[in-house]
Amino acid sequence: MKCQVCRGPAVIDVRRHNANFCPEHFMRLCRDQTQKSIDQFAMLEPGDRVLVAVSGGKDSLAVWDILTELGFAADGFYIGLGIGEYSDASRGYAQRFADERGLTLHVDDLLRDHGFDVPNGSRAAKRAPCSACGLSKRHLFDDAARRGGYDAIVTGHNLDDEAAVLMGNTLHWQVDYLGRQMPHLPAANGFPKKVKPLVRLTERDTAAYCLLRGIDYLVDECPMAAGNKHLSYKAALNDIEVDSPGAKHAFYFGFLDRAAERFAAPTTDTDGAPVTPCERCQAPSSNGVCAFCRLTERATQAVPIEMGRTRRRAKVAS
Ligand code: Q46
Ligand code: ZN
Ligand code: ZN
Repeated sequence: MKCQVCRGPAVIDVRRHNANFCPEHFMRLCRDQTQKSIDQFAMLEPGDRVLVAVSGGKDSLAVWDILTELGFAADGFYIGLGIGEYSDASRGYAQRFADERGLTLHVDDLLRDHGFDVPNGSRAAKRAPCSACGLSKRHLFDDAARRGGYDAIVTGHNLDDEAAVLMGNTLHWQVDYLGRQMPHLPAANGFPKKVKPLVRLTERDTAAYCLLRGIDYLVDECPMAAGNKHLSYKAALNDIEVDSPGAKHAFYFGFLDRAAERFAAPTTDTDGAPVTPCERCQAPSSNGVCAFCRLTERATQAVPIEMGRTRRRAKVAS
């Protein structure tokens, strides 16, 4: 197996490109594909300061590394979600990555800073854990980007993620969500720009990139993802990909090229509703009190625990 660029020994085959690569040229491919996404969707300008949403997993560390290699001033932002050992371990990977490279990692912690964690807070608020978690992450990333004056929030969503979301949205004809599947959500109404530069790379690519770059990442998935429908959509797409290499790419990029604009939706996080500062935290909101402050209020109420006892979680100043 020879590298298609230099004819040296190849270490990885990329079937959707019908090509094999040596370590150096595979890593270059990953950087080139990332730059191509940035250019194609006008995600970032040279000199932009970006805030990378870091979980300690392969995708977020790979995108942080690649953007730094491409010359962007990229800081990381990690949120402690309070999901047991998973959260403890994930923070360690994120912090070590930053320390070893002299990069800046900002750290927020739901329990310390906002009075609840995902497992208990979501139960108290009667929301699914991933719903409470997603809302919290969106709010805190937006807030951190505004406070830090960053030009964009970067996430490590890859082709597998986006194709699985597209499959779910298509299966259920979620036309509002289909209108928001572009990998670049422009800044609007006080919400920062959000971009997904890894949409041309698969999970296998980012795992291989981390391995070849010597990036140590948390392999375990969040335990709360178990049963998540997106995992079954990913598995289904992987099955299709085995017989039809490139099908995932064609599905997602075909949608972006030829169908996404038919579902065009408001490009803000408030779906076009008038925006005013949240009465409690000043974040832009289409309600008097933003969704995160409402969640915080409910998530920090008395939480039922075993034996019928209750405890009151610390109230948070807002
Ligand atoms: S971290 Fe949070 Fe994910 Fe865990 S609780 Fe769900 S949304 S699965 S990306
Ligand atoms: Zn090569
Ligand atoms: Zn608020």
